[in-house]
Amino acid sequence: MDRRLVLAAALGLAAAAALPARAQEVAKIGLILPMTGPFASTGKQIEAAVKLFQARNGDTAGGRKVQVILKDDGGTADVTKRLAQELIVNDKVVAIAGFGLTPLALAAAPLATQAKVPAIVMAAATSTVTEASPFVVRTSFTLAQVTVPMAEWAARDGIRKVVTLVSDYGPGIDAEKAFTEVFTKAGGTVENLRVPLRNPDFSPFLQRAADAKPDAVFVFTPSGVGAQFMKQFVERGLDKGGIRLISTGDVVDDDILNDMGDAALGVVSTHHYSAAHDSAENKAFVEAFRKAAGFRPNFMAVGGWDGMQALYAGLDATKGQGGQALVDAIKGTTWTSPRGLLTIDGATRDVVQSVYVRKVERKDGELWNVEFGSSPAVKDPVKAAKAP
Ligand code: VNL
Repeated sequence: MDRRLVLAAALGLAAAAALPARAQEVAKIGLILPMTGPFASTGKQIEAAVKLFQARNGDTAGGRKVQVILKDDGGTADVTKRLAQELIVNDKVVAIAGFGLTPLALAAAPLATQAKVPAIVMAAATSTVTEASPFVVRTSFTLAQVTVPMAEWAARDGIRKVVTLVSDYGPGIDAEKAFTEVFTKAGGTVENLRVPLRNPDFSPFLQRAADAKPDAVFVFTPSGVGAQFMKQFVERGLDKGGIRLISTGDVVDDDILNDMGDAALGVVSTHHYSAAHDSAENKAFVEAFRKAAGFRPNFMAVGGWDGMQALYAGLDATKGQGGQALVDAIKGTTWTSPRGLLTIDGATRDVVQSVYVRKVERKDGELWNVEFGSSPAVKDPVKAAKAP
């Protein structure tokens, strides 16, 4: 036989032998979440969504079996970092994912860069998170993205004087800045208050807010904390004082909204997801989620669901390859999520999505954030302002 033919046959054999071996190799995903501690509701929501995604979409992508390894960081950045390291080095994961809060995502980002392992941020929402590593892809949102439409709505609705009250760290500061910039440009006046992230006592800040006699208080607290805020808002009598409450959707999060009671009725907020979103995709999602998990999905669940969607689409495109190829494959991807149409921005790796204006209403005996307005295809305004 011609030598070249022998060589080609040998190469063909080698390729054929290599393929099934790769195909059998499990693609592991390291899912790092706060399953315990003050932000455990975020972990619980995302875990349930990831499980549901695999139950409904199967456990293979790009010809590889996808295995999710769940780790609990308790909401502590040092632990997130150690777990990310172990998952990358020992388990040889194709991607790390999760990241319930900004400091946790920022702790893992340098490891993603070093190891060239994609990090799918399903929750953390400070604008800078995607800039911490070229391997970060975000499927949640940014605070600036959802806050700008709130400030615009407030100005349009005749609100003139606002006290902002935010948790004192990355996303809260982004929310405060975005609200203040847009609202003052529209002619309003703003006073800024910040409350500690850990063990927050809102009472003294609510007293100061009441003393300032604003038309409205604008609030950001991270997911899960809104119930505590609402309780103190009522205890201080602010719900009866003629001061309106406006917020990002994090405060009236679907996980806790139904337990807030009548005080939450009428609260206007802006966000990228409401469990009441009126679409066929969302109805199917909420129904399946409630059935499987036993509780209502919130925006964290949708961040987790779409994180899996991004990973599966990416793995399909690379035929199971991770690393830079996987990040590149995810960039620019578009799909219909329970939240609506979603695109991963090819330049920033952030989510481009609709932001909705919603009002808390009682329907069929439950409280819901009912959407009544929307801005389509909103980019992260912080990065949009920096773009050339
Ligand atoms: C963050 C942003 C966390 C929004 C949240 O809940 C949230 C963050 C835990 O970037 O830390 O609702």
